[in-house]
Amino acid sequence: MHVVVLAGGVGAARFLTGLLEVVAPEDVTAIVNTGDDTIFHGLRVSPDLDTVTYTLAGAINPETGWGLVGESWHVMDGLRRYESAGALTWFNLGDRDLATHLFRTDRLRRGAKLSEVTDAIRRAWNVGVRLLPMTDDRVATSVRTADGVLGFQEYFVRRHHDVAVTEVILDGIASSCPAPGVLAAIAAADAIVVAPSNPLVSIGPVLAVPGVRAAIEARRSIVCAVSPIIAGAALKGPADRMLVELGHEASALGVARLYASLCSTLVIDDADAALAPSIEAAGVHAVVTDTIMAHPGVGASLAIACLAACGVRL
Ligand code: FO1
Repeated sequence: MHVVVLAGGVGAARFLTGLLEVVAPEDVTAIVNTGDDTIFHGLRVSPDLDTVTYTLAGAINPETGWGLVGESWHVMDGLRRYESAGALTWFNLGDRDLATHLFRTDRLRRGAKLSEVTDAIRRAWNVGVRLLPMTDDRVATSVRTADGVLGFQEYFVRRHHDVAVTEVILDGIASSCPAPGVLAAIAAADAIVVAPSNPLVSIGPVLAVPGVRAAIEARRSIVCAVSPIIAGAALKGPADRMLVELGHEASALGVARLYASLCSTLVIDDADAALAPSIEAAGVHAVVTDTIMAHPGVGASLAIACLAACGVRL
């Protein structure tokens, strides 16, 4: 039995943790967004891949949901010395986290593919889940705002996503190819789960890699999504505002409409139970359960509900 999860960062990592309480890691493949990837200080940083890796390794910083627990910040302190000379200091790279970026950058510079480096990194952290970048090609998400086009991290971190978005731009997406194993994993999956990540800038880029959306739609009957919007809001990040800014409804119904062509079931939170009939009317089966993975056991029961929706009984 094999489960494929389309993943962004924090929400997806949390979902995967619950899934691994009920499914063996070798039975799971995560296809992870790389649109957030950025070069800082000449280093290739892959935030969603690292957040998933570190979380599944039990090494994530639980306060932030990114970077490593128990981190030190000596290099960042050193960089602040050069701030007046132009050093970039608004994106925080911890001392141990830097080792990942140094290793990744060196391997890529010597010709390795991102998928190969990602596999080496997750194995080094003893993560059993197969982690696939959505593509080995360079794709860069940026957003058009009233202040111009901002790189994703510029928008998300430097500006604290405090500016309205009028367009999501995926540089390089048209010429990108699914990473090795991505289409095969989708074709062979017994269940495919769209994790509760940002539909527009985390899941969207994954679906936009040529061939991926069609491959998922071809398996629609065994695809379910977990709504990242609960009672009209995102648990973390700008997904609710971005949905409205880009013409969608910031609700589980809005998500159902966005995902209707690719998933037969949308798992929504108890708080949105009243939306179930309208989600069904939109052609998507609604499963109502606790989706806020706030305490032990919820992640596992959410995963079981998703697998059951895909026809997989454990
Ligand atoms: N997010 C922040 O809000 N501030 C940061 O300084 C920051 C640093 C950072 C370093 C490495 C990394 O893998 C992620 C980091 N993030 C930071 C989170 C990152 O912006 C988000 O995880 C995604 O790009 C959005 O999903």
